[in-house]
Amino acid sequence: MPKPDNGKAGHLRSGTVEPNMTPNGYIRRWWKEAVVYQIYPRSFYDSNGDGIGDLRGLLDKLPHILDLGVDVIWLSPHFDSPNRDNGYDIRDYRKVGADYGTMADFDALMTAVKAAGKRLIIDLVVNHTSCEHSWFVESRTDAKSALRDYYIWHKGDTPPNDWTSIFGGSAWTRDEVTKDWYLHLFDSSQPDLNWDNLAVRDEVYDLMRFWLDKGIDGFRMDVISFISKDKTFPNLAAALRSRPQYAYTQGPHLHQYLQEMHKDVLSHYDITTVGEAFGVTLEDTALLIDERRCELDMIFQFEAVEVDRDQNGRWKPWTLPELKAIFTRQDKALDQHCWPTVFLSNHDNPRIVSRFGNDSETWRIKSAQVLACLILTLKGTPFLYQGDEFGLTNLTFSDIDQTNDVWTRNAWRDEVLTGKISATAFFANQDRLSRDHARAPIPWTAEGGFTTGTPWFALNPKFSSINAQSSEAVCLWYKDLIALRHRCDALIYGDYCDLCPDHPHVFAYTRTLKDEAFLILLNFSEQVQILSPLVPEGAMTLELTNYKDRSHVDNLWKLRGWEACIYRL
Ligand code: TEU
Ligand code: CA
Repeated sequence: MPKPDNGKAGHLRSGTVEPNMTPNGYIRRWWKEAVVYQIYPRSFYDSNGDGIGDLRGLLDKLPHILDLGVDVIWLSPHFDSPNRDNGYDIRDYRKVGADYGTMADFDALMTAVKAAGKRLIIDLVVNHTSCEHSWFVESRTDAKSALRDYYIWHKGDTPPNDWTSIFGGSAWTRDEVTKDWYLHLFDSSQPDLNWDNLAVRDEVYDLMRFWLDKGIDGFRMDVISFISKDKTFPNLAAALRSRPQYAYTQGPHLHQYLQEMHKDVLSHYDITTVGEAFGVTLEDTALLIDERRCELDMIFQFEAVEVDRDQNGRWKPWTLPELKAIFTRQDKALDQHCWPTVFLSNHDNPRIVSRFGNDSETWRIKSAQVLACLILTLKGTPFLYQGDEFGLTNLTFSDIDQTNDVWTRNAWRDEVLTGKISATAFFANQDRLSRDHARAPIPWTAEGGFTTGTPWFALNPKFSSINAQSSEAVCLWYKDLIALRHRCDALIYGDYCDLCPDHPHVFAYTRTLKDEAFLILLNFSEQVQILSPLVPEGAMTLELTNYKDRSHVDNLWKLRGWEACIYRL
């Protein structure tokens, strides 16, 4: 087992030894040194032939995850849910969803993960519940119930303001029973909890303790940045109408509630937390993760995964200098009291190789390797998403029945069925950024290999050529990168320096910690790129390359198509 790491900066119990610091001022923590692998259980592996991925399936495939060498598994929601938003709409926080198995399966999984010396974190989805949660069922039917105030209700003929749901339409729905309006920042089946009610916060803290006491190692907190609401309910500022998430993070008590959660719950366990900070600007990031504030350990900052979105959230072309500028901005915005995360994909985003790489037959493997190298050598805890280690690619859509995502389906209803945009334009956009790309089941073999039954969602039709077995080269590369990162402090804590921010096709940077330094060279194009020397050519050793025949120092500044290499300086 990794050594427990108690005490947080600013929260050290008396008698604890001085924290172990890196030469550049970071306090060493296990979660800063970890590589995290995200599982979307519905689509990972089906063990019983009902077409739905499950916990036993995850257990069956655990050897694959262990073999990669990752340290932490983040399990997307595995709770009881009507699955309108695939588990991000929870009906019972203490029950395993029947599709996924039983609590005994969960316990078996956790035991196996721990026995292997690894950690398990789970999703905490407490901005909202499912409308089928017993709290909401009672809240909506009985205006006198103590549970009425668990949600956010408004009396009147009209909603109190013009807030819109992230998934389309108004954020207010008039309920049939009492004719009052309830708030839902996501789908109408996901009513928002009223965090200003102490009873709600206590319920949340209790359910957190329920899972922590079982032995989980932390939480990924779903849209935690939205939990506090401005109850004066101002209308959206004009500039935020198309991106209301930047308004919803401005609730007056967000930090107060997170500090309370930290004090009452988190500080009592050796765990980690990563908050999904949707709508949080870089300027506000430190408020959530500065370790002296005792809120969260890490957050997901959205700038990089929004590099190809316009102001209305539609697809736009991106450039490599824009992406590089985001990583540099992020690095400069956070000092040694804050620790970043690195991610380019998850269950809400397209496949990285189709989005940032080149998913053609010629370049798929190499470009998947370049992206892996980037994610695993930047500063911050890397979060990998299932299937990226096989270089899985996007889907194409031509029929709404090929989609599952509630967001996509709402947009179809609101935009296409009302004639606002054409079906062709709609699918062109979905082909770029649908959340379903990443949610297609994993093709484990050329036969599919995800289920013996009918999969709940169609596999990518390319599965006979693009699958786990055909893409072993990507997988082995991930394994090598993870092992190298684990061995080298500079790749974890080292200072980051972008060597050619304006180069349109090459991403080149150093990671330096005291006398250990690495040079990372990544070609983001299929053309050969010749660089002028970026660092003095002293003694250097090639640590890793995705072209076996790379001739060491001779051709140091020449990169072939989608070539990646790491030199030790
Ligand atoms: O995501 C928040 C969210 O709104 C994202 O879907 C975001 O819109 C998208 O990433 C933009 O690219 C979280 C979960 O990750 C998501 O799966 C849920 O649907 C959502 O919250 C509601 O719980
Ligand atoms: Ca199953």
